[in-house]
Amino acid sequence: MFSKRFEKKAFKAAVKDNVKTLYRKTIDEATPQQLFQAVSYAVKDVIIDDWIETQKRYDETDAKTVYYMSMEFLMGRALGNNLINMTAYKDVKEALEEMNIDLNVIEDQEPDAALGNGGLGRLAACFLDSLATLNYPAYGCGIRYRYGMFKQKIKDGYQVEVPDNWLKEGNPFEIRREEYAKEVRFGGNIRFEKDPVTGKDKFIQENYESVMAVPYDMPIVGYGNHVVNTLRVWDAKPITDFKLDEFDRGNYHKAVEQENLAKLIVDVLYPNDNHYSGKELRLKQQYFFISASLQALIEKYKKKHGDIRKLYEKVVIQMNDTHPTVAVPELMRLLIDVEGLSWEDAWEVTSKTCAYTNHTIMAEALEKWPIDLFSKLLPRIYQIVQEIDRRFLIKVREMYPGNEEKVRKMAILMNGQVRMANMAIVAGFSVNGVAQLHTEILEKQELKDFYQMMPEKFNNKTNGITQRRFLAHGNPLLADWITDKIGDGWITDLSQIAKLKPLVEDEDARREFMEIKYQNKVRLAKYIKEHNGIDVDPRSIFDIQVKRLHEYKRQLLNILHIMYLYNQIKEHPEMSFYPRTFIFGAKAAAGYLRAKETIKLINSVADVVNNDRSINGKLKVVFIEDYRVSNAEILFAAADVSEQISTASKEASGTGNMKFMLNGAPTLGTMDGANVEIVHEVGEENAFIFGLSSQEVINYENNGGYNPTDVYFNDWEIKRVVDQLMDGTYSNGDHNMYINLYNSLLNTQCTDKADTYFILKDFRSYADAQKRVEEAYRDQQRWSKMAMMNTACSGKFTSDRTIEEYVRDIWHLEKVEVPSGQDLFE
Ligand code: F58
Repeated sequence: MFSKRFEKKAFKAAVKDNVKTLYRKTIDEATPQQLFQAVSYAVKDVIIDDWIETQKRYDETDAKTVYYMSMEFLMGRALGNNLINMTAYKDVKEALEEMNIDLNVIEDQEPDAALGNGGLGRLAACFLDSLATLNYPAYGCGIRYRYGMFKQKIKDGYQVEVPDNWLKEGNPFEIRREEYAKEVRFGGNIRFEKDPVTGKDKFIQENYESVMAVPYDMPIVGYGNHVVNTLRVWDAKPITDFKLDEFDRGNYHKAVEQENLAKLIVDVLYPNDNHYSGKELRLKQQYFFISASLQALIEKYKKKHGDIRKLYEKVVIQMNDTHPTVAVPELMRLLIDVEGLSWEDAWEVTSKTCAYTNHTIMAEALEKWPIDLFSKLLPRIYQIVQEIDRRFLIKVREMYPGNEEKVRKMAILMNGQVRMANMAIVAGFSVNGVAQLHTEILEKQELKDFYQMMPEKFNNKTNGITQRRFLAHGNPLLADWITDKIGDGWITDLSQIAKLKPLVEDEDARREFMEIKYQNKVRLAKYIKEHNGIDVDPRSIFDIQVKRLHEYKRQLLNILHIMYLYNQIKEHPEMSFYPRTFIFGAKAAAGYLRAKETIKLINSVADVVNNDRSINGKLKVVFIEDYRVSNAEILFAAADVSEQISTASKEASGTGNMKFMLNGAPTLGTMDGANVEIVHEVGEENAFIFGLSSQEVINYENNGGYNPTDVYFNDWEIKRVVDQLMDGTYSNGDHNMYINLYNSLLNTQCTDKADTYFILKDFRSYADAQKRVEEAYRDQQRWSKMAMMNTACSGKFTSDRTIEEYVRDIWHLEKVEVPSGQDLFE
């Protein structure tokens, strides 16, 4: 289908033409970046036809649409993924080869669209891919940050953050839609009036500041089905003079202020993962994109429908965590103040339209805005929140008479704060966690009171990942091999990957599978040589932990264990030891001291270990600079071991764990998040599980923690590595370099606050599990079975399955077929 449309001659001519019109150059003269732009415009040209056709079909069928509201969309690169989904990757590669252009080199010219921090943002991107592939009408709504997630440089072992100017060369896939711009207002005061005609209350915002939100649309290409959905991200521009109030015309000061606001508001993504920071600008960002998105969706709805009270029949809003929760009062405002609905009618619409996904139980990630900040910035919204809260508490008191404890726990407004999660739960018709264990913890502990009061809202949607990016694109060797064995049905129906199971007993198949893994390790080794200057042996075990740096994810446990292994090798050079390459990739939030110290420690251990000739290269440690979606694809493909070692109960789901599994890497992990379900699918014998259970962790926590000095004084090998943080071994004699890490494990002055993530407690059990990994790997027959079984059992973890569950239980969408557009190049 697309292969027909990608008629080679015409495609080549288009690229040549683009180079000419864009740059006044010939193909031979063009730089790789210019070639990337020219190729992308040629591809976009084809996408646009389907994009137009898709939107026309949605319009004709008047299909219900999901609006996925998210502060983050961690998209990565678009070109390669678009080609994969257009089923044109190989044709284009071949066409370009004939022009002496290497598609891989061209792809490498594209900056990652890093409009997200980690799991939550990448999940949103996977969901968009699945929605389009499954023929569901959907919009992603977010912010077009000028600067995405910072680029990480490692200088002298330390992380240095460099601004990510991703739009510098222009983004060929986006389209600015000036005509859909919307005004968003902040601050000022609310004047109350009775409408003399209708007698209704009117709320008029005065003395406010405002900005124009201008949308950019990016195409989301479905796999082989001609569907092209839209990711709509909002840019800001100052309101032009003539749009200012009469009162403000000629107010120079105000004009400058509004210009600054417009510049600031979409300037940069907050680089925090699992941590809430109550910055005013952050709340401005939230309201900015939510208000603009809601205005746009209401406008669109009204073009076809007369009765706004039926909005929920055509629109469902999914709030990706609490960050978009201001959608609740904003929708109420638009329905009441602009559309003229009564409170009751507006509430009925809002609470049938909005649904909420929770992604964390970490207390420090819970969003709570100081009331004075919130009410000053969003005065009318605050009034509405007060009324939502007032009415809700009446219900609580009705249900639990005399139980003021319930009121304190469930109120939206309490102790001078607006509790966003409470608002999302009260208003949403659905509340979901992102893995079975996580949802259970929400129901039984964190959100227990809400669950008891409204159990029907709660449900689980275990996360998933798209196999199009993380296998078809990221691991082409394995993808082709799988297609060769079982056909290409797995690309859109990952349950078919189970057809590989019988092949696990086939020795030839296993050898081929391991040969592919080896080739992928060679590819990664080459990347490491180029970027780190380190030689690693692709025959060693590639043990990889890539994810954001956070104490609960316990990169510290991993590196302490490496220090422990190094001690052992030094002490017993004769000991048999299977060569290992430990690979890390992780960004730390800019102000997160312990996380940054951990990066320094990893790099220092790497320095010592990699340069110690006496250990004959048995141990290598590599820190991959600037871990991001594009290099992640290479890392997953090359992994032997998947490190998923969070403190049980802390990782809501994890999604990296699924990407490793899909690519044939057994999990070395705790029974946390989706690891539990991975183990259930693949069998405990095909994973390496260790550590406290979530219940054990929770029990300790409820009883004041545990005492790490017990472990420290009773296990001399553990004591030795902890002491090495302070004795200068990894700091050129500096005794203070890792003091924060040391204190976090073992603050002898205040033991109750020490080792809150149970690193020392789980250390032995982790070391034992690592020993089991080594034994298993030595037996290559056994290992190849384990690795293949992981791929073969990964069917559940596609985001296609997750999306089908959201559709079935929450969104209730219908599939829309899209005929192929015009043939362009013929
Ligand atoms: C992550 N959360 C969870 N938050 O930690 C992870 O277990 C889960 O798999 C993933 O969501 C998808 O459900 C996460 O990434 C953030 O990055 C927030 C960004 C904005 C500030 C607060 C944290």
